[in-house]
Amino acid sequence: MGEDPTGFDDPAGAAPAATAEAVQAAEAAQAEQVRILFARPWAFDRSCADLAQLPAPDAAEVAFAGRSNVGKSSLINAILGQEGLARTSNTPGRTQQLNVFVPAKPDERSLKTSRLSSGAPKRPVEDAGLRIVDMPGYGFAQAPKADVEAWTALVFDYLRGRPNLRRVYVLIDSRHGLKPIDIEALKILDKAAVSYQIVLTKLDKIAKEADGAPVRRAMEAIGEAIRKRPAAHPIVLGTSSEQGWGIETLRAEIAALAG
Ligand SMILES: Nc1nc2c(ncn2[C@@H]2O[C@H](COP(=O)(O)OP(=O)(O)OP(=O)(O)O)[C@@H](O)[C@H]2O)c(=O)[nH]1
Ligand SMILES: [Mg+2]
Repeated sequence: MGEDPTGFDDPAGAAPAATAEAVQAAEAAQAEQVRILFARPWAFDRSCADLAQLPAPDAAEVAFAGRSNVGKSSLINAILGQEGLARTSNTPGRTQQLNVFVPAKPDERSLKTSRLSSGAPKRPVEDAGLRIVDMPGYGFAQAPKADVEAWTALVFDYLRGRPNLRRVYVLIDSRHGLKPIDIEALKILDKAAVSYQIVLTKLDKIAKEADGAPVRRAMEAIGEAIRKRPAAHPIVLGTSSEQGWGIETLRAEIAALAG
C-alpha cells in the first residue's frame, strides 16, 4: 500500500502533525493571497451616476455604504494602502457617484491621477475577480434636497439590484450609532438578501479612555441592535482608518470574497 498522504491512518500518531502542517500551509497560502491582492496597485475605474454606467456584473463587488462623512472613502484608501485614491473631505457629500476601483497592473498606478486631467479613464486590466465600490453617503441634511434624494436613490437602487454584490460594509460612526436612515438601508439589504456587515468607524475618536469602555459599549450596542436582522453578519468590525485599526481583518475578509 502506498503512503497515506493524509496521515489519518498512521497508528504512530503522525496524523495530527500532518494535519497541522496542512492547516498551516493552507493558512500561509491564504495570507499570501491577501498580501498579493493588497500589495498591488489599485486604480480608479469609473464614476457612475446611474446603474446603467456600472461595469458588466462579471466580477465580484464589495461596496462601502453609510451616512455622509462616516469615513467610507478613507476606509477604502486604508484598505488599499493608497492615500488619496478615493477622494475624502471634511465636508460631507464628497462622494456623489458610485466610484469603482479595480486591481491594476503595476504600470497603471498612474491612472488615479491621469483620470482627472484627461477625462475618460483608460481601463485597467481586471484580473483579480474583484471590484470595490465607494458610494455616496446617504442622509446628509445640509445639501440641497434634490441632491440628497438623488444620491440616496442611487445608493438604495444599487443595494437592491446588483447581482454580483458579494458584501456590503455598512459603516456606522462609532460616536453616533445607528440612525433611522441606516435602518432604512439595512431593511433594503435584508429584503434583497444581500450579505452585509456593520463596520464601526473612527474608533480613535472614542478610544481616549484607557480602559476601552466606550469602544466596548459602542460595539455591544450595535451588535445587539443587529442581532435579529436576517442578512447581517453577526460580528461587528471596529476600525480606525487613521490608526490602521481593523484594516487587516477587512483585507482578509475581502480577499476571501473575491470571485
Ligand atoms: N479621526 C478619524 N477621522 C476619520 C477617520 N476616517 C475618516 N475620517 C475623517 O472623516 C472625514 C470624512 O471622511 P470620508 O472618508 O471623506 O467620509 P465619506 O463617508 O467618504 O464621506 P462622503 O463621501 O461625503 O459620504 C474626513 O475628514 C476624514 O479625514 C478615522 O478613522 N478617524
Ligand atoms: Mg466619500
